[in-house]
Amino acid sequence: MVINRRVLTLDEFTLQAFRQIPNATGELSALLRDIGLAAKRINVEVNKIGLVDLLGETGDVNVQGEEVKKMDVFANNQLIGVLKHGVSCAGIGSEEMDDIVVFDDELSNQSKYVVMFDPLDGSANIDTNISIGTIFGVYRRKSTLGKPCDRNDFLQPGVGQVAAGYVVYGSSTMLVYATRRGVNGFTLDPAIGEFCLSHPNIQCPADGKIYSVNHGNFFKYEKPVQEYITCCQKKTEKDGGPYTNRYIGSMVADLHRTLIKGGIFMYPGTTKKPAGKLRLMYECNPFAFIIEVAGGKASNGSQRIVDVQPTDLHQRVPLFIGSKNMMDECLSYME
Ligand code: AHM
Repeated sequence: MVINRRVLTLDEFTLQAFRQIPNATGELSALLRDIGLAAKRINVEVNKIGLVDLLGETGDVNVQGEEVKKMDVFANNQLIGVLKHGVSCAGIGSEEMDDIVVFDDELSNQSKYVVMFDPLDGSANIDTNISIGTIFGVYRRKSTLGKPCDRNDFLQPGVGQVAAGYVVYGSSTMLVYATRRGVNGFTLDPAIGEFCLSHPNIQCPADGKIYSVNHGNFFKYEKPVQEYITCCQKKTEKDGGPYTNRYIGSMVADLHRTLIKGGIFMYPGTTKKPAGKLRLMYECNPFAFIIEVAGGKASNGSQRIVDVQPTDLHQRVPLFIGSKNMMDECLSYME
């Protein structure tokens, strides 16, 4: 087989990107390559999940009070492993873990980044072969280089992210990441085990025709949300419709579609759970960063997601995210 040299691998792309930035140290490029490595390992296990005994529940309950699937634990360990042994990460926060993990060793204390991640989002879908994913956000630490990182490095608003991304384990496996310079997508070529640049400079279309929300909760949503959903249902050709509803119930899959095709995704609060279900630090901030770099918008209904000041590592937040013009219309109902 002759390798197509017009195709850039993730490693080549991150290296090229770093060379364009004066005074860059290459730490971020190395970190993204580390995450790519963990993603490949997770992908191998996700692919053979029907065959091996990793399928099923460990029986433990995570900090969110949910049953932990074995693959969640595997994915969490892979990410911690690569980031701890890499040279760019001083510590991590994970949706699966109660508290942050500080990599307190000589090399890690010199690293300028911390990473927040959801190792395997949508894991309730594992048993039924629905796409699932890994989500991550990278922050520059505030604490002094040379010392261990601390909690304040993690409790930063999402606007402080220097990079964010996700991996979707689906019909093909893709890694998409954003820096302020743009959003780029890489598809895993299983023949050579490399993520290859397949979606350069992704832009989220300003308009879309898909709205994505859990209709089962309709009567639990606040009135403005119900009214906006009803507006989506009533759209005709005259006002940019008709819209169609698509809801996979796996955030990475729903938002990957929203990013590429345009549309709006919502996980609003309900009367009983006003903050909704999704976590600010591990799920909403990374996607908000990505979609904003791609030209879209993300809000909790009254504020940009990336401006929310976190007070707790595991806090939840209502989420409205997607194409700019659809978001503007949605937010006009929230006002
Ligand atoms: P998880 O943390 O258990 O994986 O749950 C997060 C998932 C998201 O991927 C998805 O958007 C949402 O839960 C779906 O929730 P619901 O079934 O309430 O619609």
